[in-house]
Amino acid sequence: MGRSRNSVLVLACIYCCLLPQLIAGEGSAPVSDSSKSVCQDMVPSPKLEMFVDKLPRLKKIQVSDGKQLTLGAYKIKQKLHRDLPPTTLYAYGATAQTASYPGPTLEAIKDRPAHVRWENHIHDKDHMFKVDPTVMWANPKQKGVPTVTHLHGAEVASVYDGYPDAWFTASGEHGRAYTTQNYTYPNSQQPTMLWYHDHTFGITRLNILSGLTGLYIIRPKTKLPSWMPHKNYEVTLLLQDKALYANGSINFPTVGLSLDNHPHWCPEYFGDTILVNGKAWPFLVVKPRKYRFRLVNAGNARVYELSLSTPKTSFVQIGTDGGLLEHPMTLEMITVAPAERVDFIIDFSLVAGEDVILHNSALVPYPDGDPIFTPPSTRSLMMFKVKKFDADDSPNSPAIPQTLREADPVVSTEHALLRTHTMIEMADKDDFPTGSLLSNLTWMDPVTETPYLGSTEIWEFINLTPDAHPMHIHLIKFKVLNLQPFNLTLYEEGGCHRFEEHYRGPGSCISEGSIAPMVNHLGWKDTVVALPGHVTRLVLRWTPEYGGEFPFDATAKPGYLWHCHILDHEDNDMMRPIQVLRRL
Ligand SMILES: *[C@@H]1O[C@H](CO)[C@@H](O)[C@H](O)[C@H]1NC(C)=O
Ligand SMILES: *[C@@H]1O[C@H](CO)[C@@H](O)[C@H](O)[C@H]1NC(C)=O
Ligand SMILES: *[C@@H]1O[C@H](CO)[C@@H](O)[C@H](O)[C@H]1NC(C)=O
Ligand SMILES: *[C@@H]1O[C@H](CO)[C@@H](O)[C@H](O)[C@H]1NC(C)=O
Ligand SMILES: [Cu+2]
Repeated sequence: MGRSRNSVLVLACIYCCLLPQLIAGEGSAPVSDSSKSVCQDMVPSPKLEMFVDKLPRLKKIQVSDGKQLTLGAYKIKQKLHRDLPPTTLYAYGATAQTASYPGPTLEAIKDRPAHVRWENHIHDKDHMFKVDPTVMWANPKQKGVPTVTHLHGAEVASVYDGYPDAWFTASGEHGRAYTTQNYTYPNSQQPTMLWYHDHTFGITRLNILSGLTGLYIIRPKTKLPSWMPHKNYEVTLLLQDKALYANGSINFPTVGLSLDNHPHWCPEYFGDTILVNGKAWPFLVVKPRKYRFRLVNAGNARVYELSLSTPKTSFVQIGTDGGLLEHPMTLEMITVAPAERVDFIIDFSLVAGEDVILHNSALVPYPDGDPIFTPPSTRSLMMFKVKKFDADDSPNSPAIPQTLREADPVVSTEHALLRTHTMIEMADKDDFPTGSLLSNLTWMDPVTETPYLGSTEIWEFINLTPDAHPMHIHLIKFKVLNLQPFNLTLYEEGGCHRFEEHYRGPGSCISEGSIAPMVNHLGWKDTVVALPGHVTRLVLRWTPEYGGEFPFDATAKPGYLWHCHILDHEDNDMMRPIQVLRRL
């Protein structure tokens, strides 16, 4: 969105292997007036002074103690900046008094299960944001604000996965896939940072933006290596962009773009106020030593390219969605799309006594962008105020080793099933987006992804839209195999329709060989950025990361799902079910 759309593309579903056939529909007049893409009752947020609030350190709750923790969704008020009145939010907490945005950080220990009872105490009859009834959603008959919580990245039984149709309201109404609110997380996967958030059918974008999100850390049973900064030197960062009114309320669009189709739905929500742990542009006082940061992008649609305001120090990325990387990477820039996590170390001993700003240079919609969505306020996220050396300081942590964990097993793809998925954006006669689809199917269409438990598959995402889509698959972690550019222009002109990796004959859209995964594709992933004009290929195993069996029945109902993690896309209608099957 936000750029000219050349044609309305309607494509055949090319689910699974062999000679995909794609059919391009009729073109329509391109629209290049970028003001037409401002789809929010979009007044700029109030100008607020940056770096005046302390970065909130999130409250922690231990969850591997065998007891059941109850976490409810509540309506709360919380100050998002020194100079703003309190903002009304929906937020998680153990009680109404302690509910906060973000919610408490849940801390688990590997292989020790956590029992969490999720409740809904939001008594509003109507959502605080405008629900678009033309976008299919939970739509409870007795009204209310439905919620259901997904632990993103968790290896968990599907009854506890926060299935979109397992929603429930404060008055006790619930969706067709609801069975229980008492969830068990086995924590059997590799130690890493997950995040929990609402996943209700058709209003996930509204519920997460309203504040229903928090962090979840699975810690190793063994002592951390000495090079790993921990305790006070480990800092979690939850990024979320919001648009705000001067009275503190969140500005969410009430007027859509394609009014005849979706009077309220907007293709992508971009806020001009950047919140970190619930404060707009906060600061953190740090000692001149190494710190570990564990960051998630919890925004609706905004991608960040993080950098530091000084060349004297840089990021050393040590982990991603699924835990530690095999080898650390020293980076000047880290790209993080919605739902992705990055684990990195900054050595502030190189900048003692200085102020260092965490900058963002990404253009959004990513990657080409439209300047109206990246005003100067989105270019800075937070500030580190680095103290001078003090004789009392404990010594800096030792050097980061070149190998962080054992190498991954080599997985043979010889017998892997290939599943080919197109991503298309539909538009109205004026070229305004009306929704996006995966393989031309909606959430309500019958399940087509039915992998066998224990099997290996290759998935390809053929991105035929102008934007990047961060694709998320529930239950498993995957590896990016490669990506391969194709000629989107030729495709849009109807000059080609085939995307096989090695085929270059008539009808092929492929213009060059496949290339290695990008830096932000490395390691165990559960969310991957699929760039426009590229085929992105993944290797998936329907097993835990290192093989073996899940400690639960992954073939049970209601099953899992895969979707775009741009929340506005996921809701309309870029989300599909998965049903894992047992091989007979
Ligand atoms: C895509 O799906 C729509 C709605 O089901 C259908 O009308 C259209 O024919 C499909 N397009 C192709 C190419 O299969
Ligand atoms: C869920 O947990 C609550 C609170 O501990 C308990 O009262 C209830 O019986 C549990 N429900 C089920 C189905 O286990
Ligand atoms: C805050 O201001 C906006 C814009 O003027 C208005 O629509 C909204 O009702 C106000 N909210 C409250 C709680 O006053
Ligand atoms: C892509 O296709 C267009 C339209 O046919 C053509 O003009 C262009 O040269 C092609 N680009 C590449 C890189 O092959
Ligand atoms: Cu998307």
